[in-house]
Amino acid sequence: MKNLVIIKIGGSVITNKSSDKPVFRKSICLRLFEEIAMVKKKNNFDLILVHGAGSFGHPLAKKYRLNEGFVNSKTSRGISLTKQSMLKLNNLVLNELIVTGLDACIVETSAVATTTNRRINTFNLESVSNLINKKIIPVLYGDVVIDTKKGISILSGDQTAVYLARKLGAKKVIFVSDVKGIYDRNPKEFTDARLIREVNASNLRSILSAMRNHNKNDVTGEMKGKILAAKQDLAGISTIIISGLIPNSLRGALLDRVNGTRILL
Ligand code: IP8
Repeated sequence: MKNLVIIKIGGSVITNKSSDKPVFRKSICLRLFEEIAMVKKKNNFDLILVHGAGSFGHPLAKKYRLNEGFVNSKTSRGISLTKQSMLKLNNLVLNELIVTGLDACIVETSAVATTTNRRINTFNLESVSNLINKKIIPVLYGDVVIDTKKGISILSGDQTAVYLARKLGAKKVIFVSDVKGIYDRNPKEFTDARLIREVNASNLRSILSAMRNHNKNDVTGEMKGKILAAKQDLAGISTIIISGLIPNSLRGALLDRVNGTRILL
């Protein structure tokens, strides 16, 4: 699919991730979809949306240790509650898409994917491509899925976005984060952290080794994961990280005016 763009919207953007209770950031979500709709009106491209879990998924997943697999008699309760909460978030996201005039359909990730040791094992791609062919935006999300080794696992939206990009041959993947992109140090801790505008073959090694020094940190951990995914699975696919908290960054990224980090590997 030559004209396919995949947008992964982080849970830290559309929810208040630091809250123990689920908190949806409706106005940010709406603005992001308005930016997409604005570009889509003038430019013809296919789109897949993937969103993260934020405070709708992570606190429950942690409480019931879902990342460790089917560990005890409380696991099934944890799955049930986490999925219920994610369905609420899906519905909130879908509402904003509908308000914006974007026609979309939720694809329950656990109904189409399984993992083996936390990596995608099977994926019913047709359930996604059939919607695209009908010009409907498939919306997937970070979910609890069946794992052939661990019983269950958490399949992150990042992994799903990267997998779909590779399998369906996307031309562009945009990660919408709560920071502007890849920094030389954690921007949430260091005010003088410097944004790296481009990650390429010549600076890749030094960037990754600088990140190793901060690997206990969430932000750099997530960003490192994105770089490694881009290197392994997104070679040749334009990969962009931007902040969803800065108005018009998503619109710019869709129009190739990147206010963030571009990964070219
Ligand atoms: O926020 C996590 O997905 P992510 C999914 O994309 C759950 O990492 C249920 C915690």
